[in-house]
Amino acid sequence: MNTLDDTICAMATAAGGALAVIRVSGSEAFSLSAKCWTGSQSLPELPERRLCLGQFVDENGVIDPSCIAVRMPGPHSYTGEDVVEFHCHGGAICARAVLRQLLKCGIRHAEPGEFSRRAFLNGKMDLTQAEAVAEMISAGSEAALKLAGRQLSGEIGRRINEAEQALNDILAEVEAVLDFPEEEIDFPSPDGIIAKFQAQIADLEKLAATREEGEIMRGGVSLVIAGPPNVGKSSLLNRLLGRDRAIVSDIPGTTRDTIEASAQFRGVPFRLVDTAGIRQNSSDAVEEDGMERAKTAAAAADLVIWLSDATAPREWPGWNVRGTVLTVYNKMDLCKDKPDGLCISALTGQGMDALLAAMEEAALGKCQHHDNDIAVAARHAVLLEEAAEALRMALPPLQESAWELAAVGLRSAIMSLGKITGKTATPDVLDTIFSKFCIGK
Ligand SMILES: Nc1nc2c(ncn2[C@@H]2O[C@H](COP(=O)(O)OP(=O)(O)OP(=O)(O)O)[C@@H](O)[C@H]2O)c(=O)[nH]1
Ligand SMILES: [Mg+2]
Repeated sequence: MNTLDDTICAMATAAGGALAVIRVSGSEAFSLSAKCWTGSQSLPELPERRLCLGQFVDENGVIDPSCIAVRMPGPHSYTGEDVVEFHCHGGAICARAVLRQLLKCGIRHAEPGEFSRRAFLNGKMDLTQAEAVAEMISAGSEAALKLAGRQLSGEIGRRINEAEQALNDILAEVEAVLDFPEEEIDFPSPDGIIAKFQAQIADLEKLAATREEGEIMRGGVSLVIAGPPNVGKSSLLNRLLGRDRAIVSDIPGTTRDTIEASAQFRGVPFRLVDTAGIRQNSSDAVEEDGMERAKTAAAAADLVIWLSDATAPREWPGWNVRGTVLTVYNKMDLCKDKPDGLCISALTGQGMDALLAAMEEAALGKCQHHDNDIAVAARHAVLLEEAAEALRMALPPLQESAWELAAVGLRSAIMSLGKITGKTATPDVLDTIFSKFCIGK
């Protein structure tokens, strides 16, 4: 059983770089790692938070003749505990030998996310910030990185704490009625409290609704390019990517399967899917299968570009899709009388700026709840909705002046908000969150 009392260590950098950073954290971090490092002073006596050059050694001699040690006494460290970082030579062998030696000295190897879990448990960060640490590392786009940065700086935690404080204030009023029912004090009117509930419900729902933007920024907008055969769908994919990802040919039916690729346009991450051309009366089973896949991909996409040939425009077939459909005409370079609407040439690049602007607008149109660049994650949104629901359930009883039920609703909502920041999170919730971290973080 791993406990918080253990001193732990792990490689903080990816294998193979020029340098490696190995972290040690725990009450015995200084004394245990002192056996492995020699310098002008012993490790426990090193000045705090300074890079100090020395040698990393084992019982047989020197492992790394120039290894920097940094001593960071708690609570002013990442985990809040005593922390030592060793900056040694990277590569495959040296860093591993350093780590092995630390393990031999009685330091336990850290579990995934254990440093951050300790930071959370020691009050260095709330749970939303700890989650942001993992998101900083896994961010697949600049937009996602920016969101993670705001969350890491505590923006979401602050908003949740404000909401919690507001609910606690209302609870104090409600409890006063419950505690002193006979006294001659100024009781709040149910109407006044109901208005406060409604304001809080609206705020919580507004914050929960930023989830959609978060999902788009973190996961990307899915965009499917569909249309009849040979209209230039694969050419458009290649043009958007700036490279030859898909085969282009003048033979209709070139693309058979769906082809996926990722790209960022104006800071918004997109997952692009090129599909097989759609035509009636195919007798080819593989082509039929490809068309079915195209329809399935379009149905699930955030955005569908229905591409047709500007010289022979074809209407959107009206499939049942959840996302926005952009009708686009390609091969405008071949066309004297351009159709009304968005015309491009995947061959020459004409009209691409307008297409990108339309894509961005359609993608960000989904982010109606833009809120100072805060966007909550799915876990937060579920709990925010849970809190709003608990308040909503208390409204009818409040109309009947059932103050006890109003208090129950408030306490339940406060509990839900606490799970977001971690105040009321249970160990199994923490296990789920931190197990997704990488080792060393
Ligand atoms: N003149 C002109 N030709 C284009 C344009 N875009 C694509 N083409 C040509 O049209 C032909 C078909 O292009 P593809 O990109 O393979 O078309 P597709 O829609 O992917 O076709 P399938 O995969 O068969 O459904 C190729 O010869 C391209 O070079 C364009 O904007 N202008
Ligand atoms: Mg194609």
